[in-house]
Amino acid sequence: MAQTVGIGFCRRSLLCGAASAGLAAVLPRGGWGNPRTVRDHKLVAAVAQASIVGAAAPATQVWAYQGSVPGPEIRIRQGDRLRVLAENQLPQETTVHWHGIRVPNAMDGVAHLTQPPIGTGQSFLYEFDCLDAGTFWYHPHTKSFEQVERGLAGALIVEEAQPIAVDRDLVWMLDDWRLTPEAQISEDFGHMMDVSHAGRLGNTVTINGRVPEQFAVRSGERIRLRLVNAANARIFALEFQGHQPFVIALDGQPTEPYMPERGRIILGPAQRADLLLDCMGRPGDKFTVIDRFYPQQQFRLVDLSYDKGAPLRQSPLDASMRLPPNPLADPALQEAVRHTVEFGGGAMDPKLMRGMNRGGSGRSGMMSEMMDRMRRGAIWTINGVSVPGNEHAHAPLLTLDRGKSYVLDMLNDTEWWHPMHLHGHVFRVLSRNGRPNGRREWLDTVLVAPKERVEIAFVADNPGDWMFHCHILEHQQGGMTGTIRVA
Ligand SMILES: [Cu+2]
Repeated sequence: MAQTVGIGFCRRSLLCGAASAGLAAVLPRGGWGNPRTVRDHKLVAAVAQASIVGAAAPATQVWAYQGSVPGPEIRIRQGDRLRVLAENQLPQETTVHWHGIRVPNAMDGVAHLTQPPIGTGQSFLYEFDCLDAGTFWYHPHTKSFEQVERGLAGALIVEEAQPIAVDRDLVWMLDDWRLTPEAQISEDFGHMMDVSHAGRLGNTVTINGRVPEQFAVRSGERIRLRLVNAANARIFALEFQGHQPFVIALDGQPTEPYMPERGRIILGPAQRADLLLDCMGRPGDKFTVIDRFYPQQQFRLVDLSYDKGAPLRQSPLDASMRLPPNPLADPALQEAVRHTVEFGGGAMDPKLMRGMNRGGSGRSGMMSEMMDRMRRGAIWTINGVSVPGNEHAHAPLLTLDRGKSYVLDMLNDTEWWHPMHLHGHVFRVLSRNGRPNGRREWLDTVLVAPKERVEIAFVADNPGDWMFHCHILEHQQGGMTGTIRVA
């Protein structure tokens, strides 16, 4: 599917011609070594049928890239240039956002902020250099709560120039669907109950678009397993029974390899984790991968099913687990400018509850405030301001000086979890509830627990207007969005 276009000449590329004529002008100089290789892909977004539940159930009508759910896995080498022609055959306007990979603002794919939406029958050419290696993903940034839920998402894998040694390198796109008994997507998108509570939780969890039964492994093999949480709202806490996976990257960014606490890998919506899984069970063994995030709803995700053949090796592969770092600017913490960012609203809004508990007119005031928020679809706030998904014009939440370091001191004054995503940048997580982070952790999406306080830091080195929002897509739709301007 990928086509290679060397600089200065074209081979078999549908996109040759007009695009290549201007190529020399748009290629940055220096950096990753020339000539840079351009990889062309096409993503046609259209209505399609997918077998999500399995052959025994009817096919599900989905919205899909290239007819498949998830969309095609795009693999590219670090330093290469990715060029994707996105074509919209949906009954709605759309865009493509490249989650977690640092791109120029005009390529970020946020409708009405970084580009006009792509209308039905129209197309848009995305083109950027992949500076960071890692596990990223793509999805629409137009009515995301509906379009991502209908199946529009895919993995973008940027391979290191010298990848670490593994036997297999695989992606698990985790998703969560709310299906009717006829295996069709329930069309109650943006229901106020979901918007004001935990977001849209489904009843069907898939790996790579299918309800999984078995995942075949071989005794002795080392797998690099790239987990992507593509669900609108579901948070995962996965345990690989009988195994001790190492985390080697979070949100695509390398971390010192570590075994997570209680062996549990917690992934909020939009987050990724790269695991190294040494399969040291015996031939014929079977182990379960369990999700334990919601205590009342633990479930078996899939079984690791060992092949009966002879082991590949008797002890774990003796090779380095460490990934080379990406070229990220380290924030200068001593001189960083601090901003306080407070999240508010939602069901059981602590601010409203405090008013209600005072009784008398406090109670009726609380009720009328709640009704007003529902009417406007403005359920959530950042620093007291709500920007519902259907509003496009608003003042920036913060304006930052290009090149300076910043600390955002985030306080979640709500009763709900929020995976907060910053576009165009990667940040360090400094502390949680005042306790310093024991690891050097770079993320683009940080999961903030109810009432939790989290400090993040980054260098504002990518100019433009960037979204900063909750990646529970119903929360985003319900106002939990702000723009961070880097000028
Ligand atoms: Cu949220």
